[in-house]
Amino acid sequence: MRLRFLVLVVGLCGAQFKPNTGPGRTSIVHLFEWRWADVALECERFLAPHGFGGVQISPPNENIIITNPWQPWWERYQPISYKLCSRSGNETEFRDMVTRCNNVGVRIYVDAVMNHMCGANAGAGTHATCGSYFNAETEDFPAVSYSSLDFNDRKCKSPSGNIENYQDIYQVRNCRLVSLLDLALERDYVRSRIAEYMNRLIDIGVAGFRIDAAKHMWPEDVKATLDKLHNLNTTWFSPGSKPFIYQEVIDLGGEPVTGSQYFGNGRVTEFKYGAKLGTVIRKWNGKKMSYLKNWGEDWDLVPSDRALVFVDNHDNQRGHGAGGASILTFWDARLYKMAVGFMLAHPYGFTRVMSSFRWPRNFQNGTDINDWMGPPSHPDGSIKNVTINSDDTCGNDWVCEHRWHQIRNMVVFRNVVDGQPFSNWWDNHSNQIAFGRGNKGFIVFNNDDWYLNVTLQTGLPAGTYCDVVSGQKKGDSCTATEVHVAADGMALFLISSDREDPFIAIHVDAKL
Ligand SMILES: *[C@@H]1O[C@H](CO)[C@@H](O)[C@H](O)[C@H]1NC(C)=O
Ligand SMILES: *[C@@H]1O[C@H](CO)[C@@H](O)[C@H](O)[C@H]1NC(C)=O
Ligand SMILES: *[C@@H]1O[C@H](CO)[C@@H](O)[C@H](O)[C@H]1NC(C)=O
Ligand SMILES: *[C@@H]1O[C@H](CO)[C@@H](O)[C@H](O)[C@H]1NC(C)=O
Ligand SMILES: *[C@@H]1O[C@H](CO)[C@@H](O)[C@H](O)[C@H]1NC(C)=O
Ligand SMILES: CC(=O)N[C@H]1CO[C@H](CO)[C@@H](O)[C@@H]1O
Repeated sequence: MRLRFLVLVVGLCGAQFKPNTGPGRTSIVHLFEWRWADVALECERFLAPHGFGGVQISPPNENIIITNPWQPWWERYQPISYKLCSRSGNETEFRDMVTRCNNVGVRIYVDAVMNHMCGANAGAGTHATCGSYFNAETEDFPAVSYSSLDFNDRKCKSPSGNIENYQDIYQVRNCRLVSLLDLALERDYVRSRIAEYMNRLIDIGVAGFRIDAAKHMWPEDVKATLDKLHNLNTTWFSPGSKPFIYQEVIDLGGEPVTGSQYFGNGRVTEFKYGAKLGTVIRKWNGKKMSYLKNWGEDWDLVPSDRALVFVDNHDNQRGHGAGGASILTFWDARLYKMAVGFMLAHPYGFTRVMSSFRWPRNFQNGTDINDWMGPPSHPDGSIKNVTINSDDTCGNDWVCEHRWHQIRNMVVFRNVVDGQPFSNWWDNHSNQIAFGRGNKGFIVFNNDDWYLNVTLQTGLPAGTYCDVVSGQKKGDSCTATEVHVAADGMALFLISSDREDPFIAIHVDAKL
């Protein structure tokens, strides 16, 4: 009886956990601050042919324009209205992007900012990306429209009106996050305005949403808003498909707000993942890669089918948000590639790859004073195009981690091994580890300071395979290390510790 009830419940609301990616596509990429025109091109020229499932885009709605400091990336997390114009493009360009990406089987996921509007000290005026008037002092946002009735001020009990104490669940959810005007999501009026915005995006063809600052909203208020959402557009999705939902809940433990409180709405962003994996791969506090044998729920992570996972995100790669110094980023490229490789090979969670822009880091007393800097832009504030170099890397200070061949090829690895069990684990009680995914793929890491020379059971059919980390299969040949798997599945692996990328990955689609 109890079991039947459970099955029924899962059947009713299970869809929000499903990413709605096309068949055989198992990862998405966050193209942070990209223009819609460039996202559309990237779907067609790169993401579709390389097996990416979708793109998380920066918030598409109207936001405040901040001039001190000059157009920081975080201004996009300060809504003024739900009109579709932002630094990334206007509504025409947005529709064009969604259509073109969907037409090549790549989905669009919108970063939805529904907890708040702009900062309380933003003044009044039309300094917003669509030029809409607003008055932060009187809490008027006529372009939505919201008035002071629609904000939480009366409910917040902290002296300053801001969140002061993260141990107080009422403050975390009823007060202002860093002075951002906190919407009263208990009001049906507010829920309806937000749902209208999200439904407009769904009708255009988006596949789901990252819910920004979900931790700062009551889960039942988020649920009541999501309950108003349409099913996905049947031009691209099967009838009855619900938007994929993943909620930004920063839960590193030790606070009353937890990720599991939000499972009723969809997945949650698992911030412990990158924080703990970074600590292991950096070998901090005596941590070793051999400890990763039971990686997953045993590490106090949320259940795999409730997790959206990533090595770094746009916040914690610059010291904002959660995770601290252990977070690996493109600035530590060698270790970063190992971490992303591990994430994409391991069955836990739904995976998101980060794609960043470079900024002039400047550490003063341990703090990066340039952590606010927005995307590469022209003097008039317009975002620079993503240019593509002849070697497939990006120009104009776009880092394009997702195009690094090691990461690109591991995205394919994950697609190839999808559904296969975690198998054939090996470790040397130190930082040399290996594991397979059934009979489809196998990966070996050497994060020790000495040579790896070992014969391992791969679980793969006999044959010669091309390592997709040091190169790849091109036609009938391999541009890099070859691995010979014997009839019994055994193969010899040699990885010197000073190799640029001290790991090897092989899969059945890279068999010669
Ligand atoms: C940038 O992209 C736009 C299309 O969005 C194009 O019209 C323009 O020519 C490009 N600019 C440069 C410098 O490539
Ligand atoms: C949207 O932006 C494009 C490119 O800048 C421009 O050509 C077009 O006129 C804009 N459309 C609207 C409705 O503003
Ligand atoms: C779904 O998308 C198609 C193609 O853009 C569009 O014509 C149609 O109106 C959309 N459906 C809804 C319900 O908006
Ligand atoms: C760094 O710390 C020193 C000593 O505490 C202080 O004098 C200086 O102003 C600080 N610099 C910055 C940029 O915060
Ligand atoms: C690997 O180890 C075997 C013995 O176990 C040895 O014969 C061989 O020379 C080693 N290979 C390398 C490249 O060190
Ligand atoms: C503790 C340790 O280092 N164990 C082994 C790690 O792996 C190499 C072979 O790759 C062995 O030689 C070490 O003894």
